[in-house]
Amino acid sequence: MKAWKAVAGALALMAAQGAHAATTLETVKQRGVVQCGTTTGFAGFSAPDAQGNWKGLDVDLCRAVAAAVFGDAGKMKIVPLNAQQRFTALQSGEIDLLARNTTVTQQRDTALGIIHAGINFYDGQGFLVPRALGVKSAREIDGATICLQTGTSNENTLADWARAHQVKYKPVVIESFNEVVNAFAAGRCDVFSTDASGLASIRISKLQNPDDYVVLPEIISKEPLGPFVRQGDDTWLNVVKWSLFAMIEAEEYGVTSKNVGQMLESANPNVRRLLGVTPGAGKNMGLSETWARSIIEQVGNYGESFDRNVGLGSPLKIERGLNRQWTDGGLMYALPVR
Ligand SMILES: N[C@@H](CCC(=O)N[C@@H](CS)C(=O)NCC(=O)O)C(=O)O
Repeated sequence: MKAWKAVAGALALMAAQGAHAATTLETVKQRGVVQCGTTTGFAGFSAPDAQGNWKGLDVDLCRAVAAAVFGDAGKMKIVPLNAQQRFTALQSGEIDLLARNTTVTQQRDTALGIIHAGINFYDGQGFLVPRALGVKSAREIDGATICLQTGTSNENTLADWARAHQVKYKPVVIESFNEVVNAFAAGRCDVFSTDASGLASIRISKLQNPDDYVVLPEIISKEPLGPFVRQGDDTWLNVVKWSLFAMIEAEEYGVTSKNVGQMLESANPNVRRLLGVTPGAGKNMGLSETWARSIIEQVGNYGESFDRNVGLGSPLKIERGLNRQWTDGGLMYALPVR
């Protein structure tokens, strides 16, 4: 009887182990790098610098996740993707994380087997036009030819807006980012429409004379941009979600890459938990207790990342606007690490 029980127990254990598909966290730890899907090169969010090092607000998120998992922000590999390729790359397992100025919508969050892990930039769709066109408002673009990139939410948003406002336009939709920008620069379309941050990026990094172009005042949609992971892997969802929250909360408490050493002495219980001085948060996620400390040391807090990549410390010079902390009238509100 005893022997039979032992055999049955062993069989049950084997079945359970066989049924256990590795979580993304386990796969990533074993592989030794986080595979992160980004754009093919979109200044401010994800683009290689002159030395070939990828930089940007989204790249910082890839680095933050690597810092949380390995204590080393460098242990990530960038996988460049255009708008059309991004969701398939995540679904197929080619990437562990999509950090690619991707708008969170109900459809994307529920119908594609993927799920968002937070918002790292609150945006809205707008219009860029050559100054010479003399257009001052989106109401004047009736009959225009409008450049858009294939596979973006911008295609549908524009169609909805145009229908609602009885504006007629001719879309020029191109799959490659560089080609669609070149088409606009060459005058093949009158208007470029995408996220306002994207327009700022294109104007500064892709057009020869940025001053020859203006962004129209109208914002026609909500474009909350954030990272995505696969559905059904809650451990990994937590790692990505809380890595972003840690950056946002660090800014709220004034913890920066510069002062994180001194902050270890802080008497604030929230700061002590965030930095792992009071342990617990790391173990709960299968990470070391210094997960958030590594992020802040090596990547910085959200405000530092915003400033150097897209904000006033960058060529894009985007105002914080909606992306200010909630304590400052903005929408950045990290759930508490406690
Ligand atoms: N937020 C929108 C637009 C994102 C998007 O793909 N924007 C284009 C700019 S028009 C881009 O980043 N292209 C870079 C690339 O394809 O490498 C979405 O999620 O669909």
